[in-house]
Amino acid sequence: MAVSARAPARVVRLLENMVLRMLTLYYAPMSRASRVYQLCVELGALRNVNVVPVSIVRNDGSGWVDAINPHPEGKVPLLDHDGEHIWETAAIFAYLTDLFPENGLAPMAGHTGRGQYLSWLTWYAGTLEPVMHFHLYKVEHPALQRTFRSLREVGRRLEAALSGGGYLMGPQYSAADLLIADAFAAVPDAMPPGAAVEEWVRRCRNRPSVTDTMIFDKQLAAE
Ligand SMILES: N[C@@H](CCC(=O)N[C@@H](CS)C(=O)NCC(=O)O)C(=O)O
Repeated sequence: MAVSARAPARVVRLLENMVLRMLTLYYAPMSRASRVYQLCVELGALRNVNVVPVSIVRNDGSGWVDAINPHPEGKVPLLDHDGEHIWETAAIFAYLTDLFPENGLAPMAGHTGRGQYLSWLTWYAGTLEPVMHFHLYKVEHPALQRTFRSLREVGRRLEAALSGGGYLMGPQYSAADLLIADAFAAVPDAMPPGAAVEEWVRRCRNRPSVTDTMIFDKQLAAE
């Protein structure tokens, strides 16, 4: 938004709020929503996002389906952009990196790497999440194995990608690295074998945005 440099700061802030602060993130600390918060930090987008904490039903049975959460399944994350709802972490990632391209967290449509980027986001949701859950809960069935493969094959896929420059899409860290590495950091028992993958997860988790997110989550959890 181009606002005259001479406009008083209060007016600039008001205009920015009107034009940009249309994003609401329905949020619960230490959940998949934390990945979206971290992405907002990386994108420099936090000041445009109104974070609304909601209760969710946790794996231990605590929490409840919050009436103010518009997610049709009572889950987080959900992003509201000017009244339109975006749910599913991978979709929110693609949406936000399109909206805030400045920090180069993802290749834009029409640019080299865009296809890979969308493929990794979709692979996270359509392959990695199921494989991790099957592994964690020891669900075994030949049809599942045939369709989704195994954690070992997940590891091989990642290793092959990482050998091309250290990150999933080459030498540059992207939102796909954030998303997929965090999935392993959250569930270390489902980490595939292989030093390269472990080292990449560690590198992705060493970013300041991870610390910012942990601090934010701790503050929220303490409230
Ligand atoms: N596939 C969804 C999964 C979302 C999800 O399961 N979120 C959990 C928190 S990590 C949740 O809200 N659980 C509450 C519930 O299942 O009711 C996504 O990636 O956004």
